[in-house]
Amino acid sequence: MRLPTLTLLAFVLTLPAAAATNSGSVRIEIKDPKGGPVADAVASLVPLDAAPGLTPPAEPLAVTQEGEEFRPYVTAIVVGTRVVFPNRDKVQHHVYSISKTKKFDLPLFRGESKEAVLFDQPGVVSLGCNIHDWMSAYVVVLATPHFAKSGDHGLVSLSGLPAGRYRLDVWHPRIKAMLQREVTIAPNDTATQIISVLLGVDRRIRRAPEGGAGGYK
Ligand SMILES: [Cu+2]
Repeated sequence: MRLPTLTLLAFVLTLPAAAATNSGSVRIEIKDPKGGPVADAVASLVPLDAAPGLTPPAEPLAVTQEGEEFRPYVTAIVVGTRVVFPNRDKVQHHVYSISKTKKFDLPLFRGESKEAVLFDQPGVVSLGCNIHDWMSAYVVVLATPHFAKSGDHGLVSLSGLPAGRYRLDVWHPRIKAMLQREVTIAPNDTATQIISVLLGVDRRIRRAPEGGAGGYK
């Protein structure tokens, strides 16, 4: 029996000394066991002592289909954000989600998506395309304005954080459950935490070879 390969991820959280203001910032380094950066992780801080104000963007965000892939692969948004799914390809796509957080279905279309999808509760939404099995992407819906996604350097920086207690959530497509930890942001305070999690195997379906006889177009 083959056991799935598990990869260890280390999160290094540093709280830089705050300036004279009453707000702080955090910098989270997301690394694999060899010290390499991990992209597409979403880190967020949920205030525990006060209800955060949530202001969704006035205009919808876009998750495009281009080259028969979703772009971006991971999108982090605040609750109440609307998302459109424009298709930049010549072929049709059929975008759907069966995730509990938000179920929707956009039957075969080309060009601009007809409707914006409202993401009205927090959670992780897995996107797929009925035509192209390899197309997958995620929308991470957050109940806090304090969040960011790691880029190629594996870094997340959050600033303008009022002092207080927060729940740090870290999510990645290969984390089985949202990682959670309590963090205190205190002015003139410096702290370092290291968080390790286990990642599962990459279950993404391999894309059909270009020009193959598979007929996935
Ligand atoms: Cu498609």
